[in-house]
Amino acid sequence: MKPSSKSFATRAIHHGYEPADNEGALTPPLHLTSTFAFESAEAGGEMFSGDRPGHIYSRISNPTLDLLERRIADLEEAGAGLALASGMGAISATLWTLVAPGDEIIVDKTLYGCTFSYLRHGLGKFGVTVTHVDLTDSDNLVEAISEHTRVVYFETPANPNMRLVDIERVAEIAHSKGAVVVVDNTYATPYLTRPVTLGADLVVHSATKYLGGHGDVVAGLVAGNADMIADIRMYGMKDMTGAVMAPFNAMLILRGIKTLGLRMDRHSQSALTVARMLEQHPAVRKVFYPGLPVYEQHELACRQMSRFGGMIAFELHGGLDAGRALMNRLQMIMRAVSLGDAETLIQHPASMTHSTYTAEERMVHGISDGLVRLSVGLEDVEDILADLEQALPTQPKLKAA
Ligand code: 4LM
Repeated sequence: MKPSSKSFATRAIHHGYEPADNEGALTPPLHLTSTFAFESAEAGGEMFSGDRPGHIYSRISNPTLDLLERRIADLEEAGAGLALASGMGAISATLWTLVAPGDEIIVDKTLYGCTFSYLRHGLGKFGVTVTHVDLTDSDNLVEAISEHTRVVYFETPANPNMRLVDIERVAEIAHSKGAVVVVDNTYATPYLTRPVTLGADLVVHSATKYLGGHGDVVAGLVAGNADMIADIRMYGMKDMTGAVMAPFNAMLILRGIKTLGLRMDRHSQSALTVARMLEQHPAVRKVFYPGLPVYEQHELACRQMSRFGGMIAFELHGGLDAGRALMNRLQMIMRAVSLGDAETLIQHPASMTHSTYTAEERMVHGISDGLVRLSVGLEDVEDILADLEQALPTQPKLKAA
C-alpha cells in the first residue's frame, strides 16, 4: 500500500490521528477499557458476526492500539498492522496462524535465541518441519524450497551476527512456490528498510527495541497483507496466544515512533564511528557491521538499507575470555540484553540471548563463543568511544596462527 504523501518523519508523528475528533487533544487519548458497551443486543450480535464495525473487547481491538496499528502499517507501506504483547507474541501469533501440521517452514541459519527456541520446541513439536537454510545465498533457497514450504522466515540484519538476506530475491523465489515471506525487521526498522516494498508479505517487530526506543516497554507489532493480518488478529492473537498489547504500552510505542527517524540517524552515525574504531584496534579480530566497506555484504546493505543501524557485533583476539574481561571493564556502557535504547548496551550472545541454542547448534548456526554484541546508544559518541578504548586490551593476546 502506498503511504500518504507526507515524508516518513511527518507520518511518524501525525498519521491516522486528528485532534479535532478527540476534543482537540494533541496527544491521542489512552483507552483504558477492557470491554465496549453495545448500543443494543442486535448491534452486539452484528459486531460479533462481522456485519457491523466497532470494538467488542480489548483482546480483539482497542482504539489506542488501532492508531498504532494504522501508523506502523503506514510506515511499513503495508495493508494493515497489528499490535501484540511482545516481539515473541507477534512472531508466535503470526506463525501459529500461517502453518498447520505437515507444512514446512524455511528459516535462515541465524535467528534471535527465543525465535530459534520457539521454532524448535514449539512449532517443531506440533508436526511442522523447520528447515534452516543459509539465506545469505538465495540459490540455497532455490534448492531447498518445495510445494510443502508454507513460510520463509528470516531476520535482516540477523541477531546477533549481522548477516543480511536479499529480501527482493528471496521473496521472488518463495512466491514462485506459493510460500509466504515473513521478515523480522526489528534491527532495521521501517526507517532503514521496508520489506513489504521489496516483496515480503508480513513484517514482524520486537517494538521493545528501536520503535519504543527507551527501554521502558515490552511490545510487538506485525504489518503486511490485510487479509493475513485479519487472520492473525482473530486466530493467532485472539484465540491461540492471547498476546494482546496493553493500551498504555501502545501509547509508549506511539511516543517512541515520533522520534524514530531522528534516533535511527544518530544510532547509525555513531555505530559507523564505533565500528571504524573497532576495525582499527589491534585487540579486535573481526567486526560485523554492514556499513563498513570491507563487510562481505556491504553491497547488499547499500541496496537494501538507507543507513546501517545501531547494532555491531565483534570478536576479540582473545575470544570469550577477552570479551568477558572487556565487558567487565566498561564504566558507562551497560551490560544488558535488549537493544535499541538510548543507553549503549553490551552483551554476550552465547551465554545470554542465544543460550537457547546448544553449543553445537551455535557452531552450526554461526554464533561463535567469542562474539560480543553492542547496541550503540544515543550518548555522545566520544564518550562511547572513550569507554570502549579504556576497556579494550592494549596488549592483545594474539591467537597462534
Ligand atoms: C535481544 N531480542 O536480542 P520481545 N526479534 C528479534 C529480537 O532481537 C527479539 C525478539 C524478536 C532480545 C531480547 C532480550 C530480532 C528480542 C523478541 O523481547 O519478545 O519483545 O522480542 O536482546
